[in-house]
Amino acid sequence: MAHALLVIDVQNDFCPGGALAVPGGDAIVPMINAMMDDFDAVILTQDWHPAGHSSFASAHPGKEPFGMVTMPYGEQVLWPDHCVQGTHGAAFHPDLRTDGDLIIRKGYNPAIDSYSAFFENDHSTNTGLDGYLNSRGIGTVTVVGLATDFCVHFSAVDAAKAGFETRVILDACRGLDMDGSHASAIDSMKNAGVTLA
Ligand code: VGL
Ligand code: ZN
Repeated sequence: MAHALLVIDVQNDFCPGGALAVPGGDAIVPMINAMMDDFDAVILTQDWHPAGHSSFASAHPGKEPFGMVTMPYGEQVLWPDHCVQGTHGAAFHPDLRTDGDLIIRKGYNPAIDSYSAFFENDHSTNTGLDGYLNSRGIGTVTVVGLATDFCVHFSAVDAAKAGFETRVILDACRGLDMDGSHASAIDSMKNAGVTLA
């Protein structure tokens, strides 16, 4: 079975200076670039929100970034405006290699956030990535990128649930770590059978 590298959201807005900066987010770029040659397939994801997306605090009058809101699909963290389609913030980090096989965009549905590369946060709208990986004969998925506790976490759990042997290279990830989100993400990935390296 073939082995895919899944590079999550290494975009300007998640790097220092960006709208939703992950501390040290840019530091992982050289390591990820170097890893790419070792895989049969490289898939990059891009957080890709329309302006006014429902995960933005600015879309909820009276709410502040990093607060919570209840959506029809469950609890949702409210974020600063970030990764708006076509903006500099939504572009990949300028040093990231983008000569991968597939770029998958997520979070484009105005009403639903999408942390995972496989499913939107309603856990039922499929991005098609599982079908792509299966069609390419992929058995193992290695996940790297940003942020460990959100998009990397949910992508890795969904990859494992979809039946792929899944590992996360923590050195090639950085997290936001809000209210213990890093520790709970680590627990949840372990419980899903994800190998943490
Ligand atoms: C992410 C929060 C909001 C991520 C994306 O890439 O981890 N986090 N949108
Ligand atoms: Zn987002």
